[in-house]
Amino acid sequence: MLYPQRNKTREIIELDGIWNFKLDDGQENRLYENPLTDTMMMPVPASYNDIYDDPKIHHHIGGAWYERSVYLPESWSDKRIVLRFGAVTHHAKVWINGQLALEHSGGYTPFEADVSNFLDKDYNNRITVWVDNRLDFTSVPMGKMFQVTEDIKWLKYYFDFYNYAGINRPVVMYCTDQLFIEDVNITTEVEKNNGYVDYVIDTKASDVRLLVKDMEGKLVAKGSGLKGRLSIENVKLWQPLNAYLYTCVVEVYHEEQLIDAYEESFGVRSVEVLNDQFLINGKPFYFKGFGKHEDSDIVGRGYNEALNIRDFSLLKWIGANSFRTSHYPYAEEILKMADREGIVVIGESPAVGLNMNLFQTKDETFDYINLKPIKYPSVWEVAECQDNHIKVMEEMIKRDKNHPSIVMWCVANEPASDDKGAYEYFKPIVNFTRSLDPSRPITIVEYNGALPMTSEVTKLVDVVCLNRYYGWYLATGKLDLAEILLSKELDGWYQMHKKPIIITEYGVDTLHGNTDTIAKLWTEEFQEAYLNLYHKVFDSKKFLIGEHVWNFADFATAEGITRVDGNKKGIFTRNRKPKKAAYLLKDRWHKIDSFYYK
Ligand code: BDP
Repeated sequence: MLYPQRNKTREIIELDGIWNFKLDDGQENRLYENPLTDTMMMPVPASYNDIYDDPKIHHHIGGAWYERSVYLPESWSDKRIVLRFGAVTHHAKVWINGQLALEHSGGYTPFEADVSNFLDKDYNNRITVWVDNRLDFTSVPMGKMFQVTEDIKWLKYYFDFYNYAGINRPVVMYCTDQLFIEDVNITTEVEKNNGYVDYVIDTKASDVRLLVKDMEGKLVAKGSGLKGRLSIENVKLWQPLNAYLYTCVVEVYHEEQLIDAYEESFGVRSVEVLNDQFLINGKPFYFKGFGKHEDSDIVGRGYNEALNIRDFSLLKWIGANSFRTSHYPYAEEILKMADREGIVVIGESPAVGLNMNLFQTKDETFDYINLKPIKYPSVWEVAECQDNHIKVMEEMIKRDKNHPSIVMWCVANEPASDDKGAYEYFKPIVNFTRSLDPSRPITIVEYNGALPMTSEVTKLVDVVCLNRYYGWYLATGKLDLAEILLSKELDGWYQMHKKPIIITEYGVDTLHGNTDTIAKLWTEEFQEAYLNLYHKVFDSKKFLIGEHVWNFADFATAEGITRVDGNKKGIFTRNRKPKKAAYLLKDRWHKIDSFYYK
């Protein structure tokens, strides 16, 4: 799906700003029929949870209503008009002037539709959005409603970040001609000094012309037709931390008249997993960076431009070259920044927490009313989300395929890969992902409990990605033991599977300012000691090709007895102040080149 663009032929109306808002009364009533009454102000984009001092809004489970209106300019009268949401978490229904125009499930990918027929050109059109934050066993990610009595209910979700909801990303209306460019697909190949650009244009138009321009705006290649191959002589490659972007200008003509145009930027680079190396442009790459979150004060998971640019600045400051979009596809704008800044990205789907056992609490394993224990089933016996998982892989790849920064797809984070049924669940999803994008390697991130001989999914992936917490969740505080366990386990994975390994999470909860002469749990000194130990082990393994610390910054989670105002494993605090360990990483990573470290 193309990102909205303003150019010679396309116009945009931004619909961000203050919308009317109210919580659903639980009846899921027909509030879209008339203008909403008794509303409050709500910023868009933003999560609604932390804007007001009202626990009802913060903890809300269920539907909520948003509303605003829009006038269309005269010039749009014979145009195709599209309404597009960057992301609404998790389900959305959209009415225009009381008529259902759009519906979508999946909280981290965009959706749009031609709404021309719903709009009144002479009228202030009313847009009403119903947002639902509930999850179940069919959704990605999964969740479950627990209803003990009529009034006592809660939403259990099997992931460690706050279930922020609302219109979290920008909303726009844009217009195109009736004959328009639906999609632009670009893949590249490199051979000696030449770059090859293979393109496929989706459009009903027949006269399609392409121009490729370099960063100075100089024409470097020209083509026509719906698909083809262009070559760029003396090509400048997109390199980690040294990005170079070309622009592909696609134009559609009718009787020699320009009727639609779209400019897609792309980089020329190659990616390949060979033996125990991850090659970018033919050279062995070493991942240094973080698992992140889209998370900040007040706006929650809402798109936050200033914060995102600040994060890229900190990534550069600390010497990182990559991050993973844990645990959902991030805003398109963030990927554009990564393309431009040369930051390498592992693009992750929202399939987090297909591993309910990691999150069960006493409440869910004991039926207090009937006084009996509840047996917790294996996730593969209850999950009904395989179709939606495939759908979200498709949405993510269709949205993100042209970003040179994305070098690998991550199909899921920490599933119960060692439970019977994991292979059957993942095989069709991995096959589908490969068929849709054969150009990028695939991974599934393994949880603490999965071992080289018990994981059923390692044979499906190109790179083994492990989240490891020896010294924290296991062998708590015993770093000498942690060193032995980590080292032995890494060797085990490599010996058995002969695939390169990235540690996609390692980290400890650390309270900023909590310091001691003895490196005790939760102190800044313990975070440093833990990282030093892991780095010592990493440096002794040639097949270990990357280190992503968990997490870039402290972030909000559901309340719990192991979480003090959120997860504190950040190297930066939630408002981006460095903990001591930031300097340790800065020192280490600036000495590690992106290429040929191993
Ligand atoms: C891992 C999860 C991550 C959590 C982290 C932790 O992948 O989402 O936040 O552990 O416990 O299991 O800090």
